[in-house]
Amino acid sequence: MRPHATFLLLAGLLGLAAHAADSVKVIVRTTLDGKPVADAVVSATPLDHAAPPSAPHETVQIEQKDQEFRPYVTAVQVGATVNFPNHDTVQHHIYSLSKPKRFEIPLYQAGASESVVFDTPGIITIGCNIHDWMVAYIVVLPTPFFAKTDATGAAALPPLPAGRYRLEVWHPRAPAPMVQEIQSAPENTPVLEFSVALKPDKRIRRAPSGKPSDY
Ligand SMILES: [Cu+2]
Repeated sequence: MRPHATFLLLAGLLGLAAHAADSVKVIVRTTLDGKPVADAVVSATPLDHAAPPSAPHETVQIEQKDQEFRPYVTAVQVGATVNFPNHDTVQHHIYSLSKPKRFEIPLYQAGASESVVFDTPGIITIGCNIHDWMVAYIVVLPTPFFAKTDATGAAALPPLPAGRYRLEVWHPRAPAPMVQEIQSAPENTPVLEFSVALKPDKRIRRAPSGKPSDY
């Protein structure tokens, strides 16, 4: 490699390093037995600088399939559109009574797809008037820096520009959100562990071989 090419390569790498942001990883486990907790929403809200503007046309999907919402927990940034496609052969009638976004999508057919814009931060619980057991959560966040824990209880936030952040971990069965202040710096790539005493799962599941008239 020619000397100046080496220099340019090095300069490029250093340039990247100078702009490299913190990549915070969070692991959530249960207090009782240390089992991984999936579906926890981890978010980082800047405390000393404004969050970048929201993606103008972000659209995510929460489908209705096998008379359940999928996914169970969805995190979006303020302003996002959520699309609710009905992939069942039965009708659904979904609603939210949650303060940040009350809405109702009256009876809609298989194959239909309705959309709702979520313009206020907060937690929205969604149910279905026809199928009592259906429940899903939408976490509307004032920041683009968020992630959801996977089956191993792990979530990796998008790279954070340097600064102070309010890190929050929310789960539908946690008694309260867990909050911690963090400092993001290029050389600082922490793995933060949280343990949570989950409340019992009160979701009532449909009997797999239940009679159609029951629903
Ligand atoms: Cu339904």
